[in-house]
Amino acid sequence: MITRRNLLATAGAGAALAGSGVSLHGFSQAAAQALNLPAALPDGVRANAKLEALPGKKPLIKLSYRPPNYESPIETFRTAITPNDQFFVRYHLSFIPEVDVKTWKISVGGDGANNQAELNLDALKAMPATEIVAVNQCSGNRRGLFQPHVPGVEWGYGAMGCARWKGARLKDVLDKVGLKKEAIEIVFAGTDGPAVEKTPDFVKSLPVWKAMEETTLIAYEMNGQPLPHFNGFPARLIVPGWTGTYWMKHLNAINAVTKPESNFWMSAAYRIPLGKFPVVSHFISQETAVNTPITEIMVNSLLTSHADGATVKAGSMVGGIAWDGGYGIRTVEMSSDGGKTWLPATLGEDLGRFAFRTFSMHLKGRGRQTIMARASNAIGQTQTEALIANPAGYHHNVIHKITLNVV
Ligand SMILES: Nc1nc2c(c(=O)[nH]1)N[C@H]1C(S)=C(S)[C@@H](COP(=O)(O)O)O[C@H]1N2
Ligand SMILES: [Mo]
Repeated sequence: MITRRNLLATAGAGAALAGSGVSLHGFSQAAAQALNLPAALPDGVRANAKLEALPGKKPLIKLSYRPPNYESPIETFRTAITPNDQFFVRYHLSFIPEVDVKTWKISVGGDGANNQAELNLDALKAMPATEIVAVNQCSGNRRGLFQPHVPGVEWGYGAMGCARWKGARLKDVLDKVGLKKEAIEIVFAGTDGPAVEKTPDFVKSLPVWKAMEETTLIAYEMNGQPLPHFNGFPARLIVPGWTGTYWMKHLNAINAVTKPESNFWMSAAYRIPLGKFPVVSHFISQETAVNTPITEIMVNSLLTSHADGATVKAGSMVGGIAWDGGYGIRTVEMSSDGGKTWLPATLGEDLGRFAFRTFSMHLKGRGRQTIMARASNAIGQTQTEALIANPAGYHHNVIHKITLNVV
């Protein structure tokens, strides 16, 4: 059973969120440039961000240590698959014990289930396995680029990654206990928790229909390896198409419930205003008159082949990656004249509708060129030119732009 699932004072959680920010001291232009950080990030964030390696990881851009929030440098995204040791790390709470697989298990039950079950890692691996390449993107990726700035972890471009995940279907696990027809949501918790009692434990829910999708997995492998500790060892939820907040790490409790989950992380955090974003996937049981939980990832792309301001040889290939909430990338158009004219880019290998899709084109001519990329998906959605303001700084999918000096 999930403990501490009950609603706790939201004041504590607010403090926890604010505490994950960064403090200000001397601005270091040189350090920010070496890290290839976007100029739009708040000065304090640019000054304090530095490359630092967590155990088992290559150096990532550290935004906070307690809880650990580390993003991948933009160069990481030159390929469609993000290596495990360069995959971003995001936590809400600071108590993150190393899980002992000998004693770890997932308990499955809740008042919306007919039975209870317990699954250890061997039991999970004995179930039919599915592999899927999918993007895990934090809802607040690029929050640091919002103008005006909004509070929260001031991420640049790297709070995301794409891996090949292997695991059991959540549906098969839920079938083991059987869902009552009154079951409305499935609630998830992990082994990590708050360092102070006042902060509500990180608990998230999904609507039953999303939990039962064939592509929603309990993954125990990432790119052919066990999950790194900081990415959820020994098993985590994979919710392809939906933002990272639902991808519960160190998963140890799954409860079917007959009433909407009401803890802070569902009722107050991770919400977007109604009607502002072109969302297809709705989470009806959590919707209010004004806002709704964030669900699917908005169509997006990023230029990754060269740093902004780089000098490159005429005729070079420029490109990056494109992704969306699982409808699949249909086209990426590129411009080399600041958006006056656009041409279709060449798409790279298709690793599935939930994956990063690489794209590229050859530079023509010489001189200063403003390169832009605009992805569109299979249901006709495209990236925005102007930022869609929202209080928590979610869903930044403004067209990315870099300037190159072509010689
Ligand atoms: N147990 C646990 N799972 C969690 C979180 C957390 O704080 N604790 N954060 C979520 C959020 S908001 C994101 S964006 C992803 C990040 O996954 P990563 O750290 O593997 O990159 O994990 C999700 N799962
Ligand atoms: Mo997130």
